[in-house]
Amino acid sequence: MKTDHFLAPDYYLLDELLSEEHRLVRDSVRAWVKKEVSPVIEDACQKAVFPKQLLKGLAQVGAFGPYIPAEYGGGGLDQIAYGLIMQELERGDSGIRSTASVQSSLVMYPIYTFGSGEQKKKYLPALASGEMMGCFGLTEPDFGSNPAGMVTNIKDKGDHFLLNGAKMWISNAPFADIAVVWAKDEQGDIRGLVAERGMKGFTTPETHNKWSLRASATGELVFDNVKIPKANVFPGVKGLKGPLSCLNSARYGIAWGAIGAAMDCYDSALRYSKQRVQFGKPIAAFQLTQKKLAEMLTEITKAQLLAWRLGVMKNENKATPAQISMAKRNNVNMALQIARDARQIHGAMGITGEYPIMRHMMNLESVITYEGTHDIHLLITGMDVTGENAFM
Ligand code: TGC
Ligand code: FAD
Repeated sequence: MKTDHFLAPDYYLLDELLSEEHRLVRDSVRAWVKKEVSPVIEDACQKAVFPKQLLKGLAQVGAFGPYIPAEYGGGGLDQIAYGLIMQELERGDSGIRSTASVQSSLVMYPIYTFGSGEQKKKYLPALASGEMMGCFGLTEPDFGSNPAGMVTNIKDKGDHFLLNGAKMWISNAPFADIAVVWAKDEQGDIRGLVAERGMKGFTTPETHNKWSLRASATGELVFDNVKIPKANVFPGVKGLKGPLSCLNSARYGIAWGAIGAAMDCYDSALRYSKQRVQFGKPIAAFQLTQKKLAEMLTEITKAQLLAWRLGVMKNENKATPAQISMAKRNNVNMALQIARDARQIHGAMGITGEYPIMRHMMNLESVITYEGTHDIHLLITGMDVTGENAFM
């Protein structure tokens, strides 16, 4: 079994900006990833299976609902702690971070923010303990970047709604116990509801043949006249701002998570460059290798500062959706470029499962697409700075 030698870069002494609690949380998740994720992740990806045995541990390290109040089973932590958890999980694998960010930001967050008292009591503690797993259905086959066009719908039948439609590309769908689903009501308003596995007419076919996020289970949500009790509909929100506010939280987590993947690639490339000898010296001695490594560390450091500052603003309820878009876009792109350069430093070895590089690189191709594509986030920033809406 391979040993995980990961050492996190901290060139600008960012640890000094963290509280003792932040460091404690970060270090415990880092240790858990080394012990439980690193030994199994390569094999899980090669075989394209979700390592379900990690769910219990994810719950134990507090990865499910870190910022949800303790009275609902959450960690009661702040946004920086949440970000650090996402960073460490994605250092292990983007798919593992995906599972945790969906559960926390796309399932627990909407139930906590928009749900009734009964919904919170029924679902949140079970989701925090990992006894219940959730998924989030927004994207449809014909509506990805433009979720406002969704055709999944609910019709009022007196004591229940009838749900029809289909969602696609849904992380955790194949094994989730519940799905937070966004659908249009008869007035055309987007409503959020909880569909439960076992409801008649609700199926979750798995999506196969992915080259990316292979250790994450992806599937569809298919609704064929599913009876949804009225008690399962969120009373607290109507309109696209409902699902988009969940995305703010998940995108924020991804801005941190991507740093984890980048750090892993950089760390592996640095170690490899000192060991690999060509032309009689370590490849680390060549200027072109140094350029790659120096630029990687510069970009990681800038991304760390962006994420940390965004976390501070999020703790103060000051972070805007456009600021979150900027960080998600920059940090995921940064990680993808670093993965590509790290792959070059590893030469042919970089394409093998001996090193984590190719796995991170392929995963990041999903991360740069989901939660808003690279270009959609650019247009969100563009709209924010110009006041002109390029989506209309
Ligand atoms: P627009 O007319 O601009 O806005 C509609 C309403 O929403 C409000 N709003 C927001 N509210 C909260 N947070 C945000 N980020 C918001 N952005 C907009 C807005 O104020 C308005 O409110 P109101 O009260 O006036 O009704 O909407 P639009 O239809 O023009 O769309 C804008 C656009 C393109 C930016 C948006 O649709 C978008 O972000 N598209 C990208 C879709 C996306 O990110 N999908 C992600 C699916 S989930 C996923 O990928 C999970 S991956 C999970 C994993 O494995 O980690
Ligand atoms: P499209 O919207 O068809 O975009 C295709 C291309 O056109 C992109 O390059 C895009 O940037 C560009 N484009 C679109 N509109 C514009 C425009 N106005 N201007 C310029 N360019 C534009 N969704 C969920 O709801 N829940 C999940 O759990 C979930 N998990 C996912 C897991 C994986 C592995 C993947 C790959 C996706 C997941 N998604 C999930 C879906 C994801 O959010 C969408 O793939 C994403 O929003 C993009 O939608 P699309 O794939 O339909 O691309």
